[in-house]
Formats: sequence, C-alpha cells, structure tokens
Amino acid sequence: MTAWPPQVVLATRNLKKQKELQRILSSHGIDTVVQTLADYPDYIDDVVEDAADFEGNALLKARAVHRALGVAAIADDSGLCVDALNGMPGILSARWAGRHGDDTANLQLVLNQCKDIPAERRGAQFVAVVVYVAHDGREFTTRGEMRGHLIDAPRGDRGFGYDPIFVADGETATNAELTPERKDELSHRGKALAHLISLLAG
Ligand code: ITT
Repeated sequence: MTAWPPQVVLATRNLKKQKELQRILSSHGIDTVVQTLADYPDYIDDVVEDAADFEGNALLKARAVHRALGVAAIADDSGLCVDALNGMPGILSARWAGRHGDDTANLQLVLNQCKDIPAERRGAQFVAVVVYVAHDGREFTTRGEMRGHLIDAPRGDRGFGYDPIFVADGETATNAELTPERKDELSHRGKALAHLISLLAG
C-alpha cells in the first residue's frame, strides 16, 4: 500500500493532459493535486523523448522530474496507433506533422494518409503508459488502451489531439463528442490510471 501524496508533479506542459489526469484521479476519490512543469518556472525541461516505446519515454519524463525536483512525479506518454499505418504515429503522435503539439496539423496528416483506406481497415487504438515515481524513488508503470476506428472528417470540440477523428468501439460519437466522464470511462488514460490506483492500493 502506497499512499497518494498531497501533490504530484506531472511531467508535461500539455495542460489538456493535466486536466484529464486531475479529473480521473478526482473521480476515483483521490484528492492529490496534479501540478505541471508550468508550476515550476525554474525547471529546465531537457528531456529528449528518444526511447523506442511509450514505456521508455514515460520513464524518462517521470524520472527527470523526480530527480530534478525531489518530489513525487508522474508521466503519461501516449499516442494514436493506426493499424493501416503499421502502428504509427505511435510515439511520434505529438509531432507527426513536424511541429510538436500542433494538433490540427497532426490530425489532418493522419486523415490524408488514410483517405483511401476502406472502412473495414480503419482500425486504430489510443495507448497510454503512466509512470509514477514515488517520493522515495519507487517506480510503478501501467498501460491502458482504447480500441476504435478513424472516421474521415473531424467531429466535436471536446478533448484534444486526435479525439475528433476517433470513434471508440461500441460508440457512435467521436471522442471529441463524448462527455468528459464517458471519455474517461473508456480511455487509455482512464484505464492506465485505474490500474495505477489499484497497484498503489496494494
Ligand atoms: P508531454 O510529453 O509533455 O506529456 P505531449 O503532448 O508531447 O506532452 P506525448 O508525447 O505523450 O505528449 O504525445 C501524446 C500525443 O498523442 C498528444 O499530443 C496527442 O496528439 C495524442 N494523444 C494522446 N492522448 C490523447 C487523447 O486522449 N486524445 C487525443 N489525442 C491524444
């Protein structure tokens, strides 16, 4: 059993990711405050996300924050893996069109790359790996996946990233049309965090 600390630093500057993490923890009754690197203006973010997979990149990000700030740290490395693109953009999801974090350009490039792919071969999944490094340095890694398919034009304005072009299995709405609570129930991030919560509860 590892108690959740009053606050944890999420190794990110992506505030939409932070919002989802905070919301998911709160929905599980955990009142830990999720800070981000924006709360630490002196922190020099020199992590190069050059690992070969989500696990490796999440470890790099969480360890760097734990080492530099000496606090409990958490990282989420996530992305969209498209079957017809052999699992890409995958770990390159945030910079698929070249500029890091340009959600619209990234999404448009995936749509263009998939435009001739028929409906039955438009399967895809979101993957999230969450790494938690406790104050004392113990590390916990969990993973969550959300299967679904890509549509051919964006719909909805909730969520972030590739949400407007992704419909989860069993749904008709895109992730960007789902309520935040429904997205969290189904999402890769929601599942990875639920696993982490039960792991820490021992
Ligand atoms: P940090 O590395 O600083 O945490 P980032 O946005 O660069 O922030 P990642 O390297 O993990 O994060 O890349 C994740 C990308 O995958 C993100 O930019 C989105 O494009 C996409 N993505 C991840 N989760 C998503 C979700 O729930 N909905 C839509 N797109 C998502």
